[in-house]
Amino acid sequence: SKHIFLPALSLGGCHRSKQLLKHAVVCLGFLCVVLLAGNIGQFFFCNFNTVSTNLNSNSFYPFVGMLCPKKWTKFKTSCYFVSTERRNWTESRHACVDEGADLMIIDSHEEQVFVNRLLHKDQNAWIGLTDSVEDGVWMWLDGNTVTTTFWQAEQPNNYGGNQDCGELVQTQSGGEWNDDGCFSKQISICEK
Ligand SMILES: [Ca+2]
Ligand SMILES: [Ca+2]
Ligand SMILES: [Ca+2]
Repeated sequence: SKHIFLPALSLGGCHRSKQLLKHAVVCLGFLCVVLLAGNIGQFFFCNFNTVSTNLNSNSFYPFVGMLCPKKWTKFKTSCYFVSTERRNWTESRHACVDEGADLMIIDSHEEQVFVNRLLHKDQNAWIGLTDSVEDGVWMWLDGNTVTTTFWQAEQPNNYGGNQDCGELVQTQSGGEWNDDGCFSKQISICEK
């Protein structure tokens, strides 16, 4: 019986190792699928993050159906809020940041014309424009240099050597800019 038993045992061992190999192959295959899924997931996550970073810079509400919060007005991909409270430029900025926004950046004449309509006649409001880093070099809060400008005649004049913050002045023609003292308390326009 020993004679019959041994080959049977070795046959069983061979069968077991074949099964082990089969399991190993299945496991490897499964690992590959998991890794691939991980890679695909990472790809989408990274791309999504890039998109949301881009959105954060200036537009939180890019989709037509996306409504702005209460008291905010939508134009294209952004929401705007005109404060009623008067604050200096820095305080105004903080108030915007507290709402997940920042002082508005004017990217186009169209955008300015729209926001100009939110202001009362001759009203002036802080926007995200400053030359506090280097006098005379006007920058937007997102770090972009100012290319298209809508300065009032003879502005920016850095009056008294102390005007480093930009404001939008409501006009019938769609608004103009002036540089004013950053300490001046006035209303502001947030954008998100
Ligand atoms: Ca903008
Ligand atoms: Ca200045
Ligand atoms: Ca001025």
